[in-house]
Amino acid sequence: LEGTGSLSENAGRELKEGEEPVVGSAGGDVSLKDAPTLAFPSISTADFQFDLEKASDIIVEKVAKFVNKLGNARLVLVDLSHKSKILSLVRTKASEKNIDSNKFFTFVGDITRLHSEGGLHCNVIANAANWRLKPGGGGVNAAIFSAGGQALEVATKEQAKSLLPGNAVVVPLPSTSPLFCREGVTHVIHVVGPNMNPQRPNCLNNDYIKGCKVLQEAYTSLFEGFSSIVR
Ligand code: AR6
Repeated sequence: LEGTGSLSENAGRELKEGEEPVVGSAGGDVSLKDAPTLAFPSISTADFQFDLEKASDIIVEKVAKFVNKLGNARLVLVDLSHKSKILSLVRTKASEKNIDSNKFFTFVGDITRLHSEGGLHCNVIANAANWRLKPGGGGVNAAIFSAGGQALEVATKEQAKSLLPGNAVVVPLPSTSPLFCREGVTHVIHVVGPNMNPQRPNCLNNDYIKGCKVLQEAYTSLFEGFSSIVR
């Protein structure tokens, strides 16, 4: 499954300059490349130690439910490495479910540099946040707050002070944020997933009945948040 460059298998369908869209889209002559696109990391599966098999089932289930409700908008699951286990699990399960690979695909790259380094334009990115919505802490949260700068911190505080697991908050990004000017990101959606890491707050102690429910709620909140921007 090793692709050339940072594009994964399906992302190879990304249109080149001047190329016609392969499939007609709701956008008419607007190419798929300009379609509203949400890039999201796999919520809870690294620092929060959520089971990858269970998480991949939930991602594919929720993508299947939302992808056709979003018009020409696209969903992209991102991770840092070509060796990402969650990306390969999700690719396999998404193709078994015949999910349209123009509307949902996986992509290898830093979510804060998708346009500048990966050539993929995503107007919305999701963050796997902590409940205090604070910068740092490692993982994708540290990367997004660092790339978003002070403007993202201020804009986040205007929307919410904290977030319970299973919830998401949409933050419109000021044009002064480097993520806006450099990457073309207009919104960040913070999502807090279930935590299975005993070293972190609100650990569910391997209760996957509760954990799966909370992760499902997290993706529902995320995709509903994205759909509120697209509309
Ligand atoms: N670009 C794309 N994907 C990334 C990046 C990046 N720059 N960095 C990490 N990932 P994690 P969680 C992937 O640990 O498990 C934080 O400290 C990573 O490989 O960021 O929900 C928060 O403050 C994995 O697939 O989030 C919370 O306290 C996915 O992003 C806690 O960690 C999520 O990994 C949240 O833990």
